[in-house]
This record gives sequence, structure tokens and C-alpha cells, in this order.
Amino acid sequence: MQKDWKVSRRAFLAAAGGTIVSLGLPGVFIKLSEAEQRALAVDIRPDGRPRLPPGQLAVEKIRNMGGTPGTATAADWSLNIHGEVEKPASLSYPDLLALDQVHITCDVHCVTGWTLLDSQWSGVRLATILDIVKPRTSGAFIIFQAAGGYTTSVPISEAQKENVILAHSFFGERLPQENGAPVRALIPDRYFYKSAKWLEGVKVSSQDEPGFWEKQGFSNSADPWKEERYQSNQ
Ligand SMILES: Nc1nc2c(c(=O)[nH]1)N[C@H]1C(S)=C(S)[C@@H](COP(=O)(O)O)O[C@H]1N2
Ligand SMILES: [Mo]
Repeated sequence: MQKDWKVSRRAFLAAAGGTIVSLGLPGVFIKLSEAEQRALAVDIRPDGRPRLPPGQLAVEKIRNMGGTPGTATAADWSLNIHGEVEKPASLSYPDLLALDQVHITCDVHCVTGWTLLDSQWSGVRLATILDIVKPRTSGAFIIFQAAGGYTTSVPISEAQKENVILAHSFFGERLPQENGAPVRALIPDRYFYKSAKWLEGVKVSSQDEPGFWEKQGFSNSADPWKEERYQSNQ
């Protein structure tokens, strides 16, 4: 896996190409890739962590990373929230829109090495939904269940953070199909494989359940700033 990572990173660098950009000094132009340009333009987050986690390169546009798409539309989508909860619930798309809406601007970090800075998402905090279903004290993990059997998980404490949302919109438009329409999870501060597209269920569980990528050796904690890409790194 380490080997694959190096190969794909090299291919990625080659694909990023080079453009002439101004660094803001009059008359001074330096040849930089767009990715390097963006990396230079940003530095430290309000929480003190570097804007670009180690080993990541910024990209200008979200990359479609594939997966088994769902077939649900906004008209027939429903989200099953179940497991270790006092009040299991099923939410329709209109139900989701009727809850408190949040608009967040955040960076997302794919484990293959790209980071999209300042992406804009709208949706509902997962914490808002958990308040409705009332997790039991035994509920320690959130298992995200998506179309085609894709799953991923985080501890419930992680899922309740303010910037963890179920997103229906991206840059002010309904989420494109390839990015997980009608609704995907968004966990900005974990590698992007923790953000399940084409979301169908949220299970509150007393036990963790290794997800689709986690079972294949990717990190379960997936912290980009600790560069937790693979299980062997932990
Ligand atoms: N259902 C589902 N969700 C998924 C995936 C997937 O294959 N299926 N891939 C994950 C990975 S590895 C990444 S990087 C992001 C990619 O999201 P994007 O295609 O919108 O860029 O989705 C994550 N969520
Ligand atoms: Mo990814």
C-alpha cells in the first residue's frame, strides 16, 4: 500500500501541471502548480493546525472518487436512524430540510493525497438528528450505512462535533449524483472515506464495525494531521 501511495502521488503531481501565477510582488512571477499556489496562499487554521495536513496537496475542484451509487432521489430517499437509540426514526428529504440548516465552509482531505480547500456544504448537523433519536448510553459508535453496502464509522463523540453534517447541497446547489446525492455524510476533519456518499442509514452501535476501506487496511481513526492513512501507521 505504501508503494501504491507513492505511485499515485507522483501521478497526481504530474497531472497537477504548472501555471504561471503572481505571488503578489509586482513584476515577480514564479512557475507553480495550482496546487502549490493554493498551498502557499494558506497557512494555519483557527485551531492552530496547518491548513494542509502532512502529505496533502490542494486541488482546485473536487475529484469524483467513484463508489457504488445509490438510486434514491430526493422524492423517495429516506434515512433510517436506528440501533442503540430510544426513538428510532426515518427521515424523508423534506423532513431533513425542515430541521435546523447549517452552511459550512471547510476543507476535505482524501487519503490519496488531495485536499479541497474552502468547500461549501449545506445540511443538518448529525448532532441535531441524534438529539431527536436519543442515543442510549450504550451507543458508543456511529455506523454510516450507504448504498451498495458501503459503510464507515466514527466514535459518537466525533459524530457530535459541530462540523459533522448530513449534507444535501454543495456550493449552494443540490449535491451532484457522483458526490453522493441526495444526502451524504460530511466529516471534514477525518480522511474523506469517513464521509459516506449516498447515505441510507445511521446506526448507533455499542460496538465499532470496521467499514469498507477500514477492512482493507485503511486507518480507522483516519486523522489527516497525524497522517493516519493505513492501519500499519497507528
Ligand atoms: N458510498 C460511498 N461513499 C464514499 C465512497 C464510496 O466509495 N462509496 N468513497 C469515499 C472516499 S474514499 C472519498 S475520497 C470520498 C470521495 O467523495 P467525492 O467522490 O464526492 O469526491 O467519498 C467517500 N465516501
Ligand atoms: Mo478517498
